[in-house]
Amino acid sequence: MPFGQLIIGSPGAGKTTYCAGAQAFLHALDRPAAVVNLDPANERRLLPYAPAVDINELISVADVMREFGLGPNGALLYCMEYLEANLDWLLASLRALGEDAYVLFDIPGQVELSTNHPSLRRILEALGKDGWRLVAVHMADASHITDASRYVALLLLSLRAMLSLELPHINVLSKVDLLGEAVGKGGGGSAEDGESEESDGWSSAEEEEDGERKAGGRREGLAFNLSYYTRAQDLSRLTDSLEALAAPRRASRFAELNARICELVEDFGLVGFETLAVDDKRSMLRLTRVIDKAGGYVYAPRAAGQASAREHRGGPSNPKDVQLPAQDDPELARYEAGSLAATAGGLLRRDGAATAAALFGTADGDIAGWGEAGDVQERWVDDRARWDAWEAMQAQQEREKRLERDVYREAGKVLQAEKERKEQGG
Ligand SMILES: Nc1nc2c(ncn2[C@@H]2O[C@H](COP(=O)(O)OP(=O)(O)OP(=O)(O)O)[C@@H](O)[C@H]2O)c(=O)[nH]1
Ligand SMILES: [Mg+2]
Repeated sequence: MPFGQLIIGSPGAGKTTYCAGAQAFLHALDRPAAVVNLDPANERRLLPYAPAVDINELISVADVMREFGLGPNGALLYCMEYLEANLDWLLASLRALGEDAYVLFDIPGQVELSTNHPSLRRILEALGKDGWRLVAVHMADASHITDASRYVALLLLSLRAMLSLELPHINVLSKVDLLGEAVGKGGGGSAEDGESEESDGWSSAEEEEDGERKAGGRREGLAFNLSYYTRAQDLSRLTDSLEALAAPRRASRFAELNARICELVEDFGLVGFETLAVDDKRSMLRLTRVIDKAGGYVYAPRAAGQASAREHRGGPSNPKDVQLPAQDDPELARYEAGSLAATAGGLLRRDGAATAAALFGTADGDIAGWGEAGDVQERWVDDRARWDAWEAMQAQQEREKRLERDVYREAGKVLQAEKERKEQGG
């Protein structure tokens, strides 16, 4: 049974980067993963992954623009309609990936594709009929939460996409590693500026009971803790920020509109967010786990007779024998910042499905206490500089240890060779 993730979201939200990162990450966990490029505006030579299927082989935005004199957005919509009209090509290309394929679909950034335009929906229906089990992963730049009105707009967009696509759906605040910078630039915190620490939203007893973490009592930073934005509940607390943002003449009507949107979003009770920093293994592991659960991948039966890469290599097939990737795992080490493209291109594509062991490696176990919004806020917003310094120190120590080990090993070889030489001589 083929499974996949449909990576949607606004332009520049990080979809393509995530596809490359997720493929490298899943391979490092010994799971199958192919990327299918359905964005006809993506130039193949610039892609950070090697696509298993590429819409550019069928049609590209550049060709349509040239041929019909359309602008980039019109050309893109034409391409999606053309893809819909040529579904057989897509289905045949996907079937060739095998019954146990796991695919990351890189989707164009035009949000109307996932909210209004019918082509993507109809393509998804056809994939569903062909046996594909998909999860929609909606990427949104985390900087949206630094401004209350952008956050409300994001809530509405997320809800709209969820209702339109009708797939298991995970909303993701991407690039959380940049959130500290976005906040530092003055994007956030403005609503609380000038208020006393006692009177602002951080320090209420209610939040203490909620188990929410405080941002160290700091006035600068996000207006609310990150967990407030990821849960997307109790949205009426945004009202003050929204009123403060509107021009005085329109303040009440603007606030009213936003209040209604917030009510609507809360009534549906569907919207919530995960967070993602694509170069952070723990972040990727947590998101993978959430997506696996949403799509039921962990329960998927394997096609008879197909063995995974791990089994071919004689690795463990029992979930209990599987360890989460260690810090010094050479495959995961290649997945460090800056090496995504190299990793995606360098790893071989593997045939066959993930073993139960590889699956449970992501489905269960502790991610070193990591993953709740509080941890993410501490790592990337409140204490980023100290965490960066600590991680750099850890990496340095690790390098030194490795070097020491290498030196000892080489010295051992020299001594051994010397000994053998003497023995032969004697
Ligand atoms: N710091 C940081 N940068 C990221 C992350 N994810 C993506 N980026 C950067 O964000 C920019 C846009 O990323 P893309 O992956 O091209 O975004 P996209 O959603 O595919 O964009 P379109 O295809 O144009 O809609 C690139 O410069 C990426 O390097 C992340 O987790 N952290
Ligand atoms: Mg892209």
